[in-house]
Amino acid sequence: MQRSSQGIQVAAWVAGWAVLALFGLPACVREAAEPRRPQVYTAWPFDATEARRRQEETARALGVKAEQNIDLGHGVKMTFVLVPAGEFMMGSPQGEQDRDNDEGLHRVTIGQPFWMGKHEVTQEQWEAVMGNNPSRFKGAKNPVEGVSWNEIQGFLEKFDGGRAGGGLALPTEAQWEYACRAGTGTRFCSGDDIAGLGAYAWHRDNSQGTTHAVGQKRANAWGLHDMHGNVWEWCSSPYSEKYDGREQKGAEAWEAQGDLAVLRGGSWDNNPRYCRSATRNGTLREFWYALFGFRVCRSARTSE
Ligand SMILES: [Ca+2]
Ligand SMILES: [Ca+2]
Repeated sequence: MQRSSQGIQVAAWVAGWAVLALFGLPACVREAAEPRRPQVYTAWPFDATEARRRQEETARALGVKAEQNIDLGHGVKMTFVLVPAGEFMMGSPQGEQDRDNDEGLHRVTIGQPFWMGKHEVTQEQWEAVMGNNPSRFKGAKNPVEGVSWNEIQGFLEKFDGGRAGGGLALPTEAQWEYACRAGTGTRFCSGDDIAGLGAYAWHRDNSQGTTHAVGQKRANAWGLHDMHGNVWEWCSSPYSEKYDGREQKGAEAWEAQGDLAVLRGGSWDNNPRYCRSATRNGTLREFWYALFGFRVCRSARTSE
């Protein structure tokens, strides 16, 4: 009795595997295997095809699309693109033209994929959350400017509490440069040449003295617009002339009153050399100018 029941069990087990071999895993088992853990890529630099491949592979691992919208109400949305995890060389090499001495080249690991605003935050997005518009150059789709780092904390709090379900922040300085480069080790995401930058950026030589509606220039390989030029973008990290690790941290890295916050990417009013991927600027958190704007980041974890 014992032996024959075991025999039946073995036969059923073998038959089960035969069915699997013939028809594959049932759909529910395949679904349960997703999402996988996203990769942390190590090869650097990489081209646009590889940038998009990593982005798609990460999206599949997380079980999401590589682009997503958040509704801000009043018919206004904000679009985010997925930035895969990976290692990169932050800063500029010694020989880079126009480099500054606060751009020390060092290897950084972005350990988690994250969502980054496809565009600078626009005036209609700011207004949908805050109910006002401090910008000098008015236009619903133009970037909001004239906002201090401190005021942006209020925006993030209101936005987070209302709609996004947590995890909203300014990008860290490392996240910003990694996202801007999208695999490139050159002066700009478009290459080393200033002539090639015009298709990607509004800067002093082509802006005619004003900001422009976001998303009109070409995007980088991850689909991010206006990382170079239009408005400088505030980051969450404190500025330190020599990179000391705080560039990889946000709010938790602030030590002293009077510390400067990082601004990146250059603006409509800057010579193109200040729009380089590695260019850094530090400014007091309460300052605002018509040159300063920002974009928003969100954490991207497997639960999303
Ligand atoms: Ca910008
Ligand atoms: Ca600098």
